[in-house]
Amino acid sequence: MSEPRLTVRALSARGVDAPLKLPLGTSAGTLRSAPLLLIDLETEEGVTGHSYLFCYLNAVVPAIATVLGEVERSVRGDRIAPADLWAKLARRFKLIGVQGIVRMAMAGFDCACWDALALAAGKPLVTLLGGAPRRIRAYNSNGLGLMAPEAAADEAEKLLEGGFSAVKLRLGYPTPAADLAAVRAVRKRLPDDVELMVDYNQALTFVQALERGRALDSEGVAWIEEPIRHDDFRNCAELARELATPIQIGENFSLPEQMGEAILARASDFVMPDLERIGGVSGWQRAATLAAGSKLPMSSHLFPEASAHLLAVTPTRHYLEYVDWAAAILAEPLRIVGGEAVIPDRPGSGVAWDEKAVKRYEMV
Ligand code: SMN
Ligand code: MG
Repeated sequence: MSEPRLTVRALSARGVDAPLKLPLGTSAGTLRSAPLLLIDLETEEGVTGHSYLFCYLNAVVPAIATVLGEVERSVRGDRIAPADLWAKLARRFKLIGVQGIVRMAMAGFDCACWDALALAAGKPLVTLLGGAPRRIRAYNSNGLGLMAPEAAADEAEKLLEGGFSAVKLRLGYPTPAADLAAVRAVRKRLPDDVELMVDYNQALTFVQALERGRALDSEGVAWIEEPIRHDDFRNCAELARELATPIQIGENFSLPEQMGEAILARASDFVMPDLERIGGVSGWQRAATLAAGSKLPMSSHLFPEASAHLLAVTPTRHYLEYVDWAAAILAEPLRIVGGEAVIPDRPGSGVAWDEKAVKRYEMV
């Protein structure tokens, strides 16, 4: 693969608090807006690469921006060769550790590098990576948080607009009966051919997960996501063995190395790495190779714009997680047609700003 020659000139980041059309109530708290950090990577050659990070908490936005300042100081003037820059930054951050928000900042930078390379090559990211624009099956992951069963059923029905044939429901109510009531109300309202995923966000103990998982086994659920602590691979594996419904984990995999450990432990039936925790485009590529080697269906977590490009070159591609959180500030939001994400046939990774909207939601 011949990549254009680009040189890092400057790296800047702005926080925006993007409104959510539907609040997202999880077992670990409710999200009403999305704190995003928008990254611009300027090159000496005039091309500017873009990416964004989801910071989970507003208070963390300036902290990640500060780490990106250190990234800029480390790589200014360097040639944009993502693997080399990752290695250089891993050395720079070795003592604090390439984990947590350091790893997120590095991933955001890596994604902006790849965007710049694709823009300079005049190709969609997917094409630069050896694939071609295509449609990617998606599930609608907006909304459908913890709420009364009938309200969840109403919302699930609305989420089918856009032709979706899969939606994800958050679980982790105080009792198993309440979990079942939510699943049954939603399942009853959805056509039979619509897939229903459920996500516990690590709410359960192993014993609770076994009990609730067994109850869910006869409810027609497509996967049970993060039922217990994300890094308890031994017990995740036990659940995967005991339950008929597939276990899904991966949004918390920290770099491909940890995903490799999960695979060795047979911790799940499916995997769903997250772009900013797996190590950006470079980390994703290694993750996709790991998943392919173990024939594990691989889905994405958040970041649907860049993830669509990446799933297209992921041999065990499963589902794209569709959320519209960045749509409010993107010049051209990701399009969904017939429940599939459309990879745009234009240069880059599909991330560029609507500056007017950015001004409106910018954090001060
Ligand atoms: C999730 C991700 C990010 C914020 C809240 C909830 C959820 C998912 O685990 O998988 O979409
Ligand atoms: Mg999840």
